Amino acid sequence: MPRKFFEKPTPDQGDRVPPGQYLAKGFPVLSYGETPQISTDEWLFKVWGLVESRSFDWSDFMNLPQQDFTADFHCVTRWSKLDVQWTGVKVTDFLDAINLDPQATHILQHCYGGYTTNLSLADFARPENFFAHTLNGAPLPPDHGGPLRLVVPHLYAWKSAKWIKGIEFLDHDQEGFWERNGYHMRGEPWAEERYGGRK
Ligand SMILES: Nc1nc2c(c(=O)[nH]1)N[C@H]1C(S)=C(S)[C@@H](COP(=O)(O)O)O[C@H]1N2
Ligand SMILES: [Mo]
Repeated sequence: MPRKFFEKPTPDQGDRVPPGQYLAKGFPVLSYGETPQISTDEWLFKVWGLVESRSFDWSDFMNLPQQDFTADFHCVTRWSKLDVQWTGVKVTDFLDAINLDPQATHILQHCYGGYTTNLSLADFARPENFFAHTLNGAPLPPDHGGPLRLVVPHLYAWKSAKWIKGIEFLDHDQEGFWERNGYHMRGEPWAEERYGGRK
């Protein structure tokens, strides 16, 4: 690995870097395709499927409880970044604001630009997950997923949709973009669930 892009973990960081991962310098951008440019005025977020359908405009979302978060970030292409600082809305607070159908077991995240990725409801509803609109105290830059992205720290970062515009609630697991292309349905970095689709 070229030293320019990676650094060695300090002893206290070592046990936070999953197997096969390296610490990135800076915060790399990893996007498939163009970065959509969405203003908060036109931004709209919808929930549908096994849930009472509802849309949130930007002010609806900003009226949900807001919090600061510190989270580690692991990309399946082998870079990790520890202690990223974000501000946004806890997934559990968001779930309190919608009416889920008890049949829902999985979600598919839908994004401006067409990207999709799946999660089980259990992986989505974890207390450490959040929607982020602020990175290091500044509005989340479009390249990193602004106006709003999901962050799911316990899974590889392809499960953390940038430019998220909606969530579909399902009673089964459905592949998203990378899952259809051979990536793992769950993507847990400590188990190196990199590839494997439905395996
Ligand atoms: N909409 C969308 N979300 C996405 C991606 C993408 O291409 N499109 N890439 C994923 C991948 S593979 C990673 S590693 C992270 C990268 O986030 P970053 O660019 O902020 O580092 O976003 C994830 N979310
Ligand atoms: Mo990634």
